[in-house]
Amino acid sequence: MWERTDEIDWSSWVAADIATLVFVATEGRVLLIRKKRGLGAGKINGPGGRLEPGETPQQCAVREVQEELLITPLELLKVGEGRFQFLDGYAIHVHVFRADAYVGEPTETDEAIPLWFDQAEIPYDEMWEDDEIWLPLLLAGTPFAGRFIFDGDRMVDHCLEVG
Ligand code: 6U4
Repeated sequence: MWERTDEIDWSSWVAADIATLVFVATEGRVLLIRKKRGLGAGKINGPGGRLEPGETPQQCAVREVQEELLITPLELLKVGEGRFQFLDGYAIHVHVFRADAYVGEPTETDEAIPLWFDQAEIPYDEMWEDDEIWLPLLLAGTPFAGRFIFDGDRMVDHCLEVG
């Protein structure tokens, strides 16, 4: 089994799912969720989810935020992406967006509890292990592309291209 990202042929790598993450960031704060179900249930993350047939990542990003928090993100900017290989064989390719504005009132749903954090106080210990690596880049608008190996929710290895 893989222990290092350079053991994977990423040029022929195919993800079972394509998904999105959205970080609404305004006035020094960032809107996160406590995820109630799906992959990473119980963790704090940005809203997001898997692409539906025929959808672009941008369309999925807007729909997932609408479904999970009952708000519409505005000024969506794709900043980065992550390719995640799990040791059980599952693989997911995640497109990561920042939104600088939104309309509506963030509201708890079946899928998520909205939580605002100061950008200097992001609760990385309750998030996926990789987030600490790239979320500061996302918030700064610095493009990134990460490749990750996970064993369950433990990160085994990663590499990150920045800029
Ligand atoms: P259901 O419950 O089937 O409707 P759906 O909302 O479509 O699910 P979900 O939430 O399970 O999908 O999608 C996976 C989510 O998990 C995406 O938003 C990306 C996120 N994700 C997966 N691995 C991650 C990781 N290592 N770090 C991270 N987010 C990750 O920050």
